[in-house]
Amino acid sequence: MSRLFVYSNRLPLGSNPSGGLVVALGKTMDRQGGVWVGAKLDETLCDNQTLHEYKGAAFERHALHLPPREYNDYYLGYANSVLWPLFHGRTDLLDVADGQLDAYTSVNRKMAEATRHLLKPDDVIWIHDYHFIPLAAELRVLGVSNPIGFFLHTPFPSSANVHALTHKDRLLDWLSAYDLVGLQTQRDVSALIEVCRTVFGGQMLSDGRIRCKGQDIRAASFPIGIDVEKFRAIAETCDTSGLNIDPQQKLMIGVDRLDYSKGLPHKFRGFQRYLQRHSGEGDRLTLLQIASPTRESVEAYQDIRKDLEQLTGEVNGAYAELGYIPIQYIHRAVPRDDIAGLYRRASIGLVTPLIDGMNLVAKEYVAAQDPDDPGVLVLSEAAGAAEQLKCGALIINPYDPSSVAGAIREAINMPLEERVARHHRMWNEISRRDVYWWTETFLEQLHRNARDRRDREASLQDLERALSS
Ligand code: GDG
Repeated sequence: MSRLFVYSNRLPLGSNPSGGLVVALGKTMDRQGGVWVGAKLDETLCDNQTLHEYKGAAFERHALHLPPREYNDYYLGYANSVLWPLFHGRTDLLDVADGQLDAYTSVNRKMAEATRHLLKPDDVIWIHDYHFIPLAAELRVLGVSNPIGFFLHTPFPSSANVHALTHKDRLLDWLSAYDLVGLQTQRDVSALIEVCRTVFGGQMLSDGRIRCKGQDIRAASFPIGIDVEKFRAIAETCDTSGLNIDPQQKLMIGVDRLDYSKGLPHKFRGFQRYLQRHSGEGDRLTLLQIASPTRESVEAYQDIRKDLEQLTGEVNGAYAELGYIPIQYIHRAVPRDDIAGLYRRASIGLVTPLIDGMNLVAKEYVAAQDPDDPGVLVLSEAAGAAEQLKCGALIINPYDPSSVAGAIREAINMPLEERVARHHRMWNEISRRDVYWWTETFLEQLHRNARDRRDREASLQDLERALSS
């Protein structure tokens, strides 16, 4: 079996809480081993980067240590102040500064150069997310002909947003260096085709390749999943009695990185609308919102934090009573086992992104439920997860507070029989396409595409030889 060689910006080093990418890939790497390379800020460096190995995991880990200036321009700058907002449709938040694109491309080149010697001829290379889009092209320059796949965890941007990039043509060069570009949903594949048609004048070939300016892009959707059984087992066994939650309190839970794409102010306004209209009806409901800190030195993230603090104060000021707090807002990371237990304890999972590649929280909430008495998932239509979970979730428009408020009310009043039926349909969907399905189907398709490429290259060489003889 070939060795899996993974690149992503973040490595699982056990320090910060993991985001969705590290959680999902960690499952794959724990199970099948291989090599995982990431990037890391190193305050002690002045200029040159260095590659370090981190022992102590079931797989090999290496991190490219980068000096502060370069890391900031590449990571906080180009990746998170240009590509992230652009891929999430927030061109108003673009913060383009000189030197960032150069740092981004040069970190990608240095990553290729620093790790070239670690690669073996039959390794299968899997590169993750927007931080490393140019990496395959850089590896190809160094003569790497291994299968190379890419998976974008965010949404693929619309053509209107791609127009805001000053270096659009490079995106085409970067993507066409891959044997397979994996996207989360059909919506993203359609967006990519649209960009290829309208921005690069491309067309679909009969075998599914997209040809643009003589270069081919091979893309398909592979909705990322979770380890469903494992997550259910953690939720079942987690004891939440030590978390000081009133056993009588009806809970609605939100778990998100504090990111503007996650629609947190919209969630709070939706709940505020619910309280305005229905606070006198039935049981009192508390929204427990865990909002783990992320990218706090980027200005847009400081703004969203202030907005949320203000909204929490406003809602609690208006609706709190002795012994009742409407919004319990926790701006720090919470241990994973506690999160699983809290999902199970909550009657509603409220997931309201304005746009999201997938959203694993929605799947985790479903996995954590007691199938005999499950809670209800309220899910934004803009989450990639809605493509799969519309079979059982209450689907809302996060921009419309009445849509959120109406779904909360429907969820609270939903009869047991309907909850069980909805949960059953979602459970089937997330267990059919779990995280292992995601890895296997992606890697199978990658192997097939790489074989086709090699066959095409070989017949081209045969043809050239025949013509020249
Ligand atoms: C990207 C895409 C896509 C959150 N807070 C804490 C914590 N978490 C865990 C959750 C979940 C993960 O982080 C977040 O999942 P998302 O799906 O929202 O992921 P993003 O970080 O936005 O990442 C996203 C994902 O990649 C995978 O492809 O779904 O669309 O944006 O697992 O449980 N975990 C702990 N403490 C916290 O406070 N332990």
